Amino acid sequence: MNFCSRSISIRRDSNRAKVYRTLSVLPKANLSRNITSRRDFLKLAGTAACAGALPPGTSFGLAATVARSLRPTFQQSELRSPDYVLRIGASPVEIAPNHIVSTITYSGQFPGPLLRFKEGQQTTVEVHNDTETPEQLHWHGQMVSTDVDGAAEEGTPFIPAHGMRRIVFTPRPSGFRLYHTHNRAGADLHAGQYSGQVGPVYIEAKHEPRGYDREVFLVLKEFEPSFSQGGDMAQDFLGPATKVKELETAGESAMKTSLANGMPHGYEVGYRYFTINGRMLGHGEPIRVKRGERVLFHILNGSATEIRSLALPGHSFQVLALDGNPVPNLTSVSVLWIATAERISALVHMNHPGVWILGDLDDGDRGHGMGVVVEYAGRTGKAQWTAPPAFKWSYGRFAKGGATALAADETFEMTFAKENAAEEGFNRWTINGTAYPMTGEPAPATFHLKQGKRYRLRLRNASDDIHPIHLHRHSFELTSLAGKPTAGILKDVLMLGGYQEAEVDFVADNPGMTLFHCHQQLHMDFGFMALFDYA
Ligand SMILES: [Cu+2]
Repeated sequence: MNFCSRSISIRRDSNRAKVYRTLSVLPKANLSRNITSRRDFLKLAGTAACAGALPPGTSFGLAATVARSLRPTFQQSELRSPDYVLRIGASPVEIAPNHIVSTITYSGQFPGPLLRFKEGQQTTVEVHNDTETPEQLHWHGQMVSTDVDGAAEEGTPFIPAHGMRRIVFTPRPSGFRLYHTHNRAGADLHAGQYSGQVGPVYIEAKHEPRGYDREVFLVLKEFEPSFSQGGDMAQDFLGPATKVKELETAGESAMKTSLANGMPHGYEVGYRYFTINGRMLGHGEPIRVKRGERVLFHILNGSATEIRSLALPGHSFQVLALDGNPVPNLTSVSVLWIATAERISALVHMNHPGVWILGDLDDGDRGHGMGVVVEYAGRTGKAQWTAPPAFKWSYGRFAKGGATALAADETFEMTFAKENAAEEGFNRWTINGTAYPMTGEPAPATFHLKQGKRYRLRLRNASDDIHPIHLHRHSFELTSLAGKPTAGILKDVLMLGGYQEAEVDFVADNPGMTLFHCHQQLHMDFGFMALFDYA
């Protein structure tokens, strides 16, 4: 399909709006073509938007040159033009031909533009908010200050409604990160991460490894959410399935009591449409590959609430990085499982020619759009799907064999529990018996850190849901999974299985208020958050 013929009408009230209108109709594949900054974009927009065939890396060298020539002092950075401009605003997203949904996006496009930074090199980003609602933009996975991080709970200033914030920070660490809204949505399914406010970030290391022919960024996302009572989220894909009896007994009896008292099941969220890079399966540009190519997929789950799976028939994924951090054991797997805000960077050796669906294992979700076609050169016909053999996902596969983590200076125990339908029909979530206040008022920190110390979090899930547990402004090392010690995997989101335990360690090396929460929007909005501060 020719994207240049798409007629998306976006208000053209300034030159900048025109620029972003063009950007919003660039072929989605350009996500992998390193459109590096607003400046590059201005240069490329006129020539490339309808060409759609720039060789990989075209704009990359240019960006590096621009970036080098602009290495600023802090004072200069206040004066210079920003490296990136993002605009938060309502815009249409054409998820299939003539099938247009309306949502809040970054710069009029879904996903938000790929932002490429260089590790350790200061950058300036201007975020304009063209909506009626104050916004937070969170730099997920980066070790930035609380002023930049994008979480009101930590004290980051809001981007005012019809206002702007210019932020200056030094991106780190290198790897695949993301940006997304950090607003509370509560019962509003147009707000927070139910909207289209998510985009990929890639921070280049000083010596970036190049063992691939091509990069492709994929953002998984559902549209048109609605509430239901009781859900059917897959629970049985995590291995090992070791449950802690005590947690199971507590969770099951709490649920039984609630239902016996006549409570309905708490609300869950489901979706009507499913997309990759904003397009339903079969309605976007295929990923065109050649036999023998090594394609590095950077996959981000931009969902507000869902855990996703992906398989590509006849191919395997060599996982290089989890949440942007290289893994010690480069194992190949047939299926990827990825919770909200998790990232997987995986190499696929294209050695099985055909036209295939890279898609979700769930027939319903794939049938409603969660997939993208992978088409080998010279092959035509209907894209094929075959279900992969049974497979259990475990982070432990990618860990350092036989290694154990360093000892921690202190351990915090955290038990997560659900109070069924207790908050006006929504499940209330507690950490050690306390729900984070839902009033928007600042809350005091629950856990206190001393700079330089290594902390262990013993995460105990007394519910049957899987929780993607996230820590802001730090990475953690997985040190125990379902009772088995592990080492060497650094992440910022961890899927914690129903009635399971895990341990993660982090070094308190980035002072300031630090938010900890479940990344499932319904859970974080209804109590599943806590704060760490530095004493
Ligand atoms: Cu959760």
